[in-house]
Amino acid sequence: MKKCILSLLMLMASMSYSQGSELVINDAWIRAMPPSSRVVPIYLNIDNPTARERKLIGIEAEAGSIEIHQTIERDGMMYMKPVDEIVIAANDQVRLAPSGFHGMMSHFTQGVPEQGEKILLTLIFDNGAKQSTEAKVIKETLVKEVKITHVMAQ
Ligand SMILES: [Cu+2]
Repeated sequence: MKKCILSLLMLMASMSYSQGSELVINDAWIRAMPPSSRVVPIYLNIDNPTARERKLIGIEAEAGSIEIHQTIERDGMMYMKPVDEIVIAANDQVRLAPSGFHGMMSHFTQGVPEQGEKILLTLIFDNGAKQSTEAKVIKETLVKEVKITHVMAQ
């Protein structure tokens, strides 16, 4: 019984860390870019196992300022546009991935993130919940391997 209470307390502690959000954020990564880059893209997955729709309305980091972007194709050309929010439907998931939604970091406080570095991100949702995740900076050539490993692990 004591063990039960202890694990319950630990569960409550981890829940308060995510400040009420019941979403699951994983596989966050940032593309390693040349040191002269003005912007770098951020990718991650958000799972919403709840019965309510949620919206991602912002991403924050001490490492720089971040906008939410969407890549769109028009007349065979790829464009990016800022979006105010990303809807994560109930019992659904959203991927911020190349050629789709992504975070776009600029105005770096400590320079362009380097390969292997880990950047703490805080995701902000429309219900006021904030949830943090660590994004690893990865070279694009390594990304395919990550994806393949991920698919095989499922
Ligand atoms: Cu962008």
